[in-house]
Amino acid sequence: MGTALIYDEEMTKYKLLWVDPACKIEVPERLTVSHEALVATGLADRCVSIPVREATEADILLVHSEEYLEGVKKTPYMTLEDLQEFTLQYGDVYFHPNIYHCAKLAIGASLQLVDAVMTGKVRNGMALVRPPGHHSMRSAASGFCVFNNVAIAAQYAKRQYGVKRVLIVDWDIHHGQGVQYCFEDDPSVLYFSWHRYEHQKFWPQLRESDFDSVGKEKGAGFNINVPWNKVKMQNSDYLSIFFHVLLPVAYEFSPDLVLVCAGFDSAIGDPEGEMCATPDIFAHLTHLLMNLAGGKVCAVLEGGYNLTSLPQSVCQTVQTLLGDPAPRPANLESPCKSALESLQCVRSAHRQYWSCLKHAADLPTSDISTKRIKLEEEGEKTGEGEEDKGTDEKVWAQPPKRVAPSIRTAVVLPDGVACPDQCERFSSPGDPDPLVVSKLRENYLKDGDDGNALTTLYSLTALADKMDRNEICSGLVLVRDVSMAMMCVVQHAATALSNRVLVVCVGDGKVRSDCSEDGKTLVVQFSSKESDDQRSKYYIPVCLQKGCSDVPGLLHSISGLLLPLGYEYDPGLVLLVQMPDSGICDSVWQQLIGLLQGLARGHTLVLMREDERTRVGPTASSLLGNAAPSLGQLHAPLPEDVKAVESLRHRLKSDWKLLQTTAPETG
Ligand code: Q9C
Ligand code: ZN
Repeated sequence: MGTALIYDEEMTKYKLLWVDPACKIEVPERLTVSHEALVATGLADRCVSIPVREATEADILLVHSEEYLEGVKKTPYMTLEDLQEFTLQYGDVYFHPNIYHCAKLAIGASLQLVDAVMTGKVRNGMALVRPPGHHSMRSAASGFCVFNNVAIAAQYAKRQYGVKRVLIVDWDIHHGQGVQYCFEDDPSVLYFSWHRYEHQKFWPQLRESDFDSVGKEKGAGFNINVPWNKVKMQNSDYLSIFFHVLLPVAYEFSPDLVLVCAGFDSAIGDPEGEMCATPDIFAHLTHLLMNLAGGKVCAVLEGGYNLTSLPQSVCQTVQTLLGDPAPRPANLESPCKSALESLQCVRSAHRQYWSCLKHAADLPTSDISTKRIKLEEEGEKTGEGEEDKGTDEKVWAQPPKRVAPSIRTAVVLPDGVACPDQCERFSSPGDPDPLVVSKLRENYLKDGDDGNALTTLYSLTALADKMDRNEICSGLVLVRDVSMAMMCVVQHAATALSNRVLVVCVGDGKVRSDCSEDGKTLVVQFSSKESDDQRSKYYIPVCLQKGCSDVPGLLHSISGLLLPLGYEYDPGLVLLVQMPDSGICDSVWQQLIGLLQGLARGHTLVLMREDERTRVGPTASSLLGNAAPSLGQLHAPLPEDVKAVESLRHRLKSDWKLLQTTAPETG
């Protein structure tokens, strides 16, 4: 199943016709450079190209009022003066004789995308559109937006396909107040937005963009605002919001469809956002959403005004939708203090609505509300447009080319187990290295083991080598003794591999402790047994009451613990080990594989016991990059498990900065 790309040059055919400093950044080239980059990189060719259509009036009226539609409808016939006057009723937007036509195409493109995804024609996709949509309201244009493309798409999906729950992720750097207003009291649409806020000094300067606007009536809890109160937020700030807010809540919500307000003014170099996240972060943001809703992700372009970072970010997003492994999330720093304050505020504001946040900390002591009071005292002295503090040109490295190995998934299976579709049976090439063989025999084989066991272990190390050299992306090996095979890879990694290895152990069983002292391996083990707590930074036992059979508990620890650790550790290889009788169900196992593939450029090596033959199919499917099946709405994790995860986080947060969920106390 493919990725749709929806684009029409016609949407470049309107522009600002008079002088307006607020609007001069919204130019047709935004679309042309984005599309040209997709063509130049060969990404456009790999997508399923789907034509746009014009939205019908009925489509528009799903969100907008008749009066407003009638007004916009007249704009193609207006004189320049009339257009300027019409524009004056709204904020930071302009009209043009062709914008109504383009606005209808922008909606139509979004709906074509929803159609293609919902009918199964494609798995996911992106619509490159102008004008953007997320600021426009029922009866008003705003912030370059005429009609609310994504809000209409959400209503349309509910109407047309009976979709029960839609998640809208708005990673544009502005608050999509239009989307918020549209779904404020609607529990079937969960709206998440982060946005530059600066204690209400940043456009659109709304009180209701703050973290305490959580939705109304039945929709309480279904509007999540993350205000950024400082500029220059980085990759780690964005990721920690995903790990500690969006992902746990999204999994609990369990959407049937994910819509992304994909604005790229949140990337480095953007004159509006003034943030420092690099374009490759969008590969990860996209990847982290791709196992929700069975992979049904529709990204619709919103903002993005730096003509260098915009096309880079668009390419990262589309390449990830296509299933290419994400680049390594290198050099993540600690989230900044201001980001942690925002994180803490959001988690605290939402803990009464989401069981995954039930045990979140209270508001920070340096209460943000005191800052708001200060702002009110200052009156109208807002900072907008005063001085040019953000004009220093940013430079950043172009994201490296993402070369996917020619072999996606290799398998080593016992005779008689069929090779799953699209996988390759791996056999180590050439004669075994005698040195390696004797070491294997000496260290890992028991007396009763036959030649088969040796061949399997040898193949396993050879496969790890090939993955280390990026010749194979992922692998699955069935072995007789998983603990032994795991030790074998760990030892091999320490001596022969150039990369750090993240070992994820699912289920009970002893993990030899000497495997994690030098930082070359980080071991995270999920089990039901209390461990003899070694207090090492590199061995992290996660004890869950019901072990891995408890879906909410496991998921909670994956998003809040495993992913932040993994991203900060930044391994070159992930070794995922399923211990015997782990109790983990297929769908969670597949979610785990899917999420872990955001690390190590997708280099995931799975070890399972020989008798887990029924798991081979689902495991291979996930390693091949197929979306994991949805888990359904989640119940609350056990309080003991949430507490266990909290206390682990507490113990580890000084070593692993991405585990922080609260701002440092400042007295
Ligand atoms: N310094 C979108 O990104 N304010 N809209 C412009 C210029 C309006 C942004 C002020 C920004 C609107 C879709
Ligand atoms: Zn924006």
